[in-house]
Amino acid sequence: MTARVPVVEKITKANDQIAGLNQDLLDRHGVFGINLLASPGAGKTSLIEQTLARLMGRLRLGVIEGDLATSLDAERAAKAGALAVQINTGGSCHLDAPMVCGALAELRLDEIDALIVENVGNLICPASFALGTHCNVLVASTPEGDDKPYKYPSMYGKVDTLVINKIDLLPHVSFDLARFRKGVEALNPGVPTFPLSCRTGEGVDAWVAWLVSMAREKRPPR
Ligand SMILES: Nc1nc2c(ncn2[C@@H]2O[C@H](COP(=O)(O)OP(=O)(O)OP(=O)(O)O)[C@@H](O)[C@H]2O)c(=O)[nH]1
Ligand SMILES: [Mg+2]
Repeated sequence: MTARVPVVEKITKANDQIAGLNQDLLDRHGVFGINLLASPGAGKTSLIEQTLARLMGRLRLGVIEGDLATSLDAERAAKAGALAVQINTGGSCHLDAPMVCGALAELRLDEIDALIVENVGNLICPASFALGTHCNVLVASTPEGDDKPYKYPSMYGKVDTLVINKIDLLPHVSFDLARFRKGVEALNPGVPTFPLSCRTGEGVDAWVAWLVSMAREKRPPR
């Protein structure tokens, strides 16, 4: 048991080094990077689609899609207007920095201002692997239940921004927004939060305005 700890440390240390190189690359090209995290089906790709539909030339968006299999999400992102690259992890339940490094080599970074990396749907492992992006955004969704911050504290405690998707379903699911927010607040006080619906479009403009301002504010000069 004790022998396993240094191995895990070595893996995350090696990952962190490559994540640092990824971030240097993004910085050199003036690209603001987001690591988009969520459980399966929370609406990550839907949010990317809705975002692209509203950017209207304000920001050029690149997308890296992470899935165990298929290129379905990259096809959706490309159809919505993004430069998109798909990573298939095979069996791995999270993206890591070397995978993202390979995908970055396939993107024309001079042609984008911001990059969304859609991580594998999972609330556990992705929290431990830096990718080199500048900001971790978690998409929660109402059908998952309001207990998720309490059950997945490492993820909820670490993220920089929170989206609460599928608010159109609030009348139909057992999701107490106050209980959810209380759990989030205990772990991550003041985290910027965007309740929205990718189905009706409610709240999406506020999220897009935040993304545009963050990209402009945090983006290093070209
Ligand atoms: N009612 C409702 N359904 C939504 C909303 N957003 C997404 N969906 C639906 O939720 C399902 C999953 O959406 P995706 O965008 O594929 O979710 P994802 O997180 O990218 O899924 P994975 O990549 O497989 O983890 C689809 O059937 C969407 O149409 C929403 O705001 N309201
Ligand atoms: Mg998806």
